[in-house]
Parts: sequence; structure tokens; C-alpha cells
Amino acid sequence: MQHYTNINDLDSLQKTVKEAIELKKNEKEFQKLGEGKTICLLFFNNSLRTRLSTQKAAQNLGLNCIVMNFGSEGWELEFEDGAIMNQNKSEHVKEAAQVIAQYCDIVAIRAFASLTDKEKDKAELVINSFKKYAGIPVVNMESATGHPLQALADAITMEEYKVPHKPKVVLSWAPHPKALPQAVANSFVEMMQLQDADFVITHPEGYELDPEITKNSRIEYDQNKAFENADFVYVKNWSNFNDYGKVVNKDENWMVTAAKMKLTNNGKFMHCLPVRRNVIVADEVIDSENSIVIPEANNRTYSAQIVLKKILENL
Ligand code: AN0
Ligand code: CP
Repeated sequence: MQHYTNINDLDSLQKTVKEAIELKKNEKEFQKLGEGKTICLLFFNNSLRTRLSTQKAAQNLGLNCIVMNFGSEGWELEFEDGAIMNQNKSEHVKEAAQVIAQYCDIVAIRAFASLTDKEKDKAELVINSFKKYAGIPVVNMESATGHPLQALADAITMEEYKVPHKPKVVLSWAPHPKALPQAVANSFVEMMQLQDADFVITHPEGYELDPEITKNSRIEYDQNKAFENADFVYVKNWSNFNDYGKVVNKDENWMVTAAKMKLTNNGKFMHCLPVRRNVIVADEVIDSENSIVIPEANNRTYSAQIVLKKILENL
């Protein structure tokens, strides 16, 4: 594997999940693999899990890891070709990416959606500029439209908690006061499209994700109906895709409560975190035995580690 910017960059999701679970049993096994090599983690946005788990994954593989909070400490980058740079952007990605590539062997980037310009977000300017100018492998740590390391961790988690029948998996929208990206939901959908599962997406009408991502995945506007018999309930807020980046619904009735979880087949509650308690999910659910958000977050290490391992093997 050269780059990991989308879940579909994996040869086989199922095989990768199994390999990650194996790796987890002996996480230091491949410590020699990264010896003498360096990864740069560039954060244009905040992070807890991605930052620490990717760093840990790199260390488990013997990689040297450099972290830069680009959003607060870097020069503001220009990404447009031919721009006259007489405003506040101090450096073009053409130079920045080539310079960074001289200091490392792999670059991982977090750069959220602007949520103001749909076309630009869809063009994935940051990730694609680094792919174009850095000339080294690029890893997506949540870009404008996807969070494939999260989706892989979710797949690993669902494999660990698998049920003895074809699972019913629900992706449910939940309310949030702020405008959040669609990236996590998008990658979860793309990952589920590679699984043998009864998959259903539920959200208020008008909150459809990008149809180029959801394709023919089932959408059910009645959240209670969607929850019926579910084995996994994956919850996430996203801002509106049609009325791009707007919060047009804060309906508290979409919060996940114990009453709703009762409709499921003793379903597991999942969320990528960070989560707002008693807005997205009631305490009684996230604190229940059926909540697997903590092991899910732990699997971020092994999703990053299996991805970095595959990239290192191909260097
Ligand atoms: C981000 C999002 O929704 O994309 C990161 C989640 C991993 N969440 C927030 O900004 C709260
Ligand atoms: N789930 C996730 O990516 O968390 P952070 O934003 O804290 O990295």
C-alpha cells in the first residue's frame, strides 16, 4: 500500500482487520520495521485519540515520530495554483510539502472540512496537494471527507464483538450544537459497504450524506424503526450536507437513550469520541455495559499500526 487516504486503499478490509487483531496480541513484534525511518504527523485541527494512538502505533513499529500542530504553529498555507500571495497566507503547499518530505518518510495529516465550500472540501485539496508535492506516502488522520483510520478501528471493534449471525448495524445521526464534519460518517458508510451486514443509516429528513458516498445504502428516517433488532448502534452527528455545513436540526429526540437501546438486540453502543454526554447520548447508555467506546478508541492504535506497517513494507 502506498497511501492510506480512504478505506478502499486497503486490498481487503476483512484481511486487514484480522491482521490488526493479530498485531494487537504482540504489538512490539515489528519494532525493527520502522528503524531509521521517520513519520511526521501534521495537525491542522485538534485531536486526542488520533494524535496519541498514531504516535503510539509509530513507536510500536520503531518509527521516529515528529508531531507538529500546524494549525496553531505553522505558517498559514496557500493551496491554490497561481495565487497572488499578498494576503495572510505565508507559504505555498508546493514548498511546504517538499520541505516536509525531506525530513520524513511518511506524512500523516489531519485537516478538517471547511464546511463552507462543498466543492473545495470534496476536492480534498490538503490531502491531494501533499500527495502531489510531497512524493512520500500520505496517511489521512481525518480529512475534509473521510476518517479512514477511525473506520478501520470501528471494523476491528465490530469483529471483536461480533455476533453469531449476520449483524444489523445502524449509523444514527444525533444532535449537536456545533457544525461538525461528515467525515466520520462517510468513512463508516464506506467501510460498512465492504461488510456482510444488514446496514441502515438513520437521520432526520434533509440530513442525507453525500449520495456519491451512501450510494444504495438503506436510509430509514424513523430512528426507532432503524434501532429495532440492531446489534451495533454507531452514533455520530454531522452538519447538513445539502445546506452545506449548516445546523438545521437540533431535535433532542434524536439523542440516544436507554429506551431507544431497548429496541435493539442487546446492541452495542459505538461512537468515535469525543462525545457530548446528554446531547448525543444519555449517560445511562454510554455508562452501560453495552457501550464499547473505550475499547473502540483503543483500537485506533492497531488501525494506525496495521496501516503504517503496510506502508513501511512497501517503502
Ligand atoms: C470531529 C468531527 O466530528 O469530525 C472529530 C471526530 C473524530 N469532532 C469534533 O470536532 C467534536
Ligand atoms: N476519534 C478521533 O479521531 O478522536 P480525536 O479527534 O480526539 O483524534
